[in-house]
Amino acid sequence: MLFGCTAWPAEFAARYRQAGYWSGQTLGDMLRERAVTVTERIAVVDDEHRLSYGEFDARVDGLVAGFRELGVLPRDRVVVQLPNIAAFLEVLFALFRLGAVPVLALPSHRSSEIRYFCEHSAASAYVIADTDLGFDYRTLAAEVTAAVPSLRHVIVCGEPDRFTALEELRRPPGTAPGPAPGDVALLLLSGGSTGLPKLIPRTHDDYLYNVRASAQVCRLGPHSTYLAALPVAHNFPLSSPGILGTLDAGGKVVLARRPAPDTVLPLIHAEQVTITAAVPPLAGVWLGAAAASGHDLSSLKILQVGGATLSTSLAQRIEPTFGCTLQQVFGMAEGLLCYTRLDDPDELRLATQGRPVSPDDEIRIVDDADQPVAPGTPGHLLARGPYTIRGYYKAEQHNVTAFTTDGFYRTGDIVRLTPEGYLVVEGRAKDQINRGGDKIPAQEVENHLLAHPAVAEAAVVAIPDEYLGERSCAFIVPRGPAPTPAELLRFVRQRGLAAFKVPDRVEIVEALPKTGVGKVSKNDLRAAVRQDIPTDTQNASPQHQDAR
Ligand code: OOB
Repeated sequence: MLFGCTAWPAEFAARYRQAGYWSGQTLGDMLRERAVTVTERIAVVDDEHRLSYGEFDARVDGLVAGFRELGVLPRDRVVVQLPNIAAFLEVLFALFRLGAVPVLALPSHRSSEIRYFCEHSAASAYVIADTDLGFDYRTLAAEVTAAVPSLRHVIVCGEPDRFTALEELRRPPGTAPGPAPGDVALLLLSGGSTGLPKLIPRTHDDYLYNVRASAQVCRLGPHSTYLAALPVAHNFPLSSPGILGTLDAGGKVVLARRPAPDTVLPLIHAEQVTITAAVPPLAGVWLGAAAASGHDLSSLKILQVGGATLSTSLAQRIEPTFGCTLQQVFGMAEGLLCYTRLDDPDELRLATQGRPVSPDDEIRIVDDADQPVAPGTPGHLLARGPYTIRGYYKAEQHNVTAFTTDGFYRTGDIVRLTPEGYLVVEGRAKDQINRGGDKIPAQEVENHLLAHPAVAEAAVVAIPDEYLGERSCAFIVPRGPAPTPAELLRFVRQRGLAAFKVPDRVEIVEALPKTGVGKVSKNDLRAAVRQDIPTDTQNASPQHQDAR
């Protein structure tokens, strides 16, 4: 294990190994094995590459040698922020093989988030694209390197400017001793509900099990072609079963540079995609476009939808339009994954979020006092199991409340269990906004708003939205003359907050409703939003909306 991480207690680790969940293989070795068994098959396709397993494996080994020569050591943390391109996977597997630990940032993260990830993980390197979607990541890297002393290397895919080009790191394939299967393979980001996002340590053993168990549920094999349309750094497309599941099965991974239907639908046809994943709003957009597009989508067998609540009406339209099976996925980067099964009856596939993937996933549904609720009653979901973490990275204090004393993770989700043992997500107890699958920790945004000299109090809550499910609304009590909403939005953007976290709407109010103990009553705020403010009226400026 890596310092700063909580291991599974010995008796649990022994049990998971004995049951065969933890296979003792590393992710790097998994790819090596495929490169031997299906050398000539196509592993990874992007706009510019079509790499066989043999080629992909050799390119990974070349980068291992390059990273080593640069001075990136086993256990070093490396923040990786790349779009959906083959280089992401080459870097990821090179770091896996080296035993360095990738920290997977999203392309939408900006200086506030990236600086924190680098500082908190004491990262020695940061890997970026030169530009993407008009944004220059080298400018961001210059800002972050100036602020974070541990950061020794910036590696750029594309034009490096004053940094190191990824292409310069390519060497003849070399070998390295490699990590142990119980070591931390990567650090994922939590959706978070507190002031700062948490880092989630996943071991080779636990992550590979998560991937293989998921691949089995989706019946992946060498015939499978997975299309990654969601950002590859996210746990859903990466490992549920996603890219890693497909590579383990010897299938083909197709990386879509953009999730828009004019990219995705032609790719499904051209590459004969069999499975892909979307968050509900994206599934809705694909659905609207698919009916009119005329693209032959008959290769598609499974459309996975998860990350946020899928409405029954959208769920009902997916199978007839795409001619494939809808699979609902309820998961979290911390571990627990629930899937509807491919042969489940309609009522389970369309109206539940599935059941856990492992026979050894333990779930409890409890009340506020951690006591089990009556069967079928909504309650807090707690989870423990062979791939659910026992603690966040370097977050001792937070771990005390985020986990029960017997090691269950408090998911912050409110769920109920159906008689068949399937979960239905009913709501959320955590202070977070789920903006179409993008998670916004309310407190993080509030802290940025409170940094403005004219803001006395700030509270960010979810407001219902027909397209995204939820959007964010910031209630502001001014100090002195009220700032305009546009000024506040400019302010948080300038502080380097990812665009999806910038409030969709700002309401200036005289006071915030308080609970009996003097805390801001977010329930009252949410109720006020529902009653008073029509959800189609946005205070945000048009430029703001365009900025997304
Ligand atoms: C996935 O992972 P995260 O870490 O971005 O977010 C986890 C949270 C859950 O705790 C829940 O609040 C929400 O996202 N969520 C859903 C959901 N799936 C996730 N809420 C309602 N319905 C669903 N189907 O979002 C994630 C990770 C792996 C696979 C799929 C999703």
